[in-house]
This record gives sequence, C-alpha cells and structure tokens, in this order.
Amino acid sequence: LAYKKPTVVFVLGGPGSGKGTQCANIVQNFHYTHLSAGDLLRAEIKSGSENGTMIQNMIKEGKIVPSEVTIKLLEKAMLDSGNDKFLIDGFPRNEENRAAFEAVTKIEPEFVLFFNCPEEEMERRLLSRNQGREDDNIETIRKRFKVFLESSLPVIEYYKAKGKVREIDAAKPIEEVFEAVKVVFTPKEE
Ligand code: UP5
Ligand code: MG
Repeated sequence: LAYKKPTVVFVLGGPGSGKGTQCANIVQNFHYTHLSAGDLLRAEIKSGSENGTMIQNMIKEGKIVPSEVTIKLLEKAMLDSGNDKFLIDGFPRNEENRAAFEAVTKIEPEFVLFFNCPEEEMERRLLSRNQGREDDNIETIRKRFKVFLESSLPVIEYYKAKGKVREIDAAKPIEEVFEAVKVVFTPKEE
C-alpha cells in the first residue's frame, strides 16, 4: 500500500528563544502544521485529563514530562490535522524523548531548526511575556535553563553530528530571525 511518511521538522531552542513566534510565521508562508508540545501539554491540563495534575507539577518544576504522554498527544494532533507536514516545536527535549519518538512513529526529522539565543536575552523575554504561564517566574525559568543545557542540548548535538541542524541566530529582532528562517525553508535552485 502506498503510504507517504509525514515530513517532520523539529524546532528546538532554549526557553524563550522564539520557537512559537517563528513557527507562527513559518505556517503563514509554508504549508506546515505547527504542533507545540508545550501547548499540547497545557491543553491537556486544561481539559482536566487524568494526567493533568502530574503534567502541571512537572511544568512548574521545569521537568520533562514522560515521553509516552507527549508522544501520544503529538500523534493524535498529527492525525487530527489531516496534513502531512509538521513543525514539532519544543520536542524532543532529551535523548529518551528522541529515541522513543523514533521508535514509536518510525519518523526521522527532515531537519532540525535550532534557535540559538543567549540566556540573558531569553530570560528578559520570558520575564516580560505576561501571558500568565505558570513557568514564567525566575525560579522556574532557572530550572528550565538548567534542563535545557543538561538534557536538550545533547539532542541538538546528536542531530548536528548527523548534519541535520539548521542553526539560526535567534537574538536578533523577530523580522530578522524570520528572514534567516525563510532561507532554510526555501528550496534551493540548482
Ligand atoms: N520574542 C520572540 N522572539 C523574539 C525576538 N526575536 N526578539 C524579541 N522578543 C522576541 O517567545 C518568547 C517571548 O519572546 C514572547 O513574548 C515573544 O513575543 C518574544 P516564544 O516564541 O514564545 O518563545 P519559545 O521558544 O516558544 O518559548 P517557550 O517559553 O514556549 O519555550 P519553552 O521551551 O520553555 O516552553 P514549552 O512550552 O516548549 O515547554 C514548557 C514546559 O513544558 C517545559 O519546561 C516542560 O516542563 C514541558 N514540556 C515537556 O515536558 N515535554 C515537551 O516535549 C515539551 C514541553
Ligand atoms: Mg513556545
């Protein structure tokens, strides 16, 4: 049976590096569906699911929710979308996330978009975001930075070694960052 595997781009970068902002821009210009793992987890809390309290506690501590929970939400959102091209934003966050997603879905990312941004800039952005996120306080922000350095950067290194990382200087203004992002998504002419 002819069956085309979906195209997946992992969008990674530290907390506040601009993943969500740039994914919204990409979706307006290219035919992708944006799936933020964090947004899916926050929706799961709101829905009053049995995992809600556990997810809420982990997000408050900046910890990584068990892979099976996140992967189930991602798979469902992929199916529900009806699309076959996805920006998966904020996942995988550790080696276990990465290996589990690959094992369960058999999908390898087309490439990995990496928003590289200094911590001081990310901290400034998160502290002034004001969207009522329970993890946008300085205590949790520090924990999120630590988890990013210890657990998430190794995933980016893994894909770097495979030649799959497209790194973007994310410290620039939103429009300039998007100019660099567009280059990555625009097919090259030979
Ligand atoms: N902003 C954006 N770009 C800017 C620019 N170039 N110049 C100036 N300002 C800019 O941007 C953050 C803020 O900065 C916004 O106010 C924006 O206007 C401004 P945003 O686009 O929201 O950045 P983003 O990288 O998406 O930041 P976010 O806080 O969402 O990143 P996190 O990775 O911390 O959050 P996420 O939602 O992915 O995860 C939250 C938690 O969920 C995790 O800590 C973890 O506990 C849990 N989680 C899991 O357990 N597993 C998962 O797979 C995913 C999440
Ligand atoms: Mg986000």
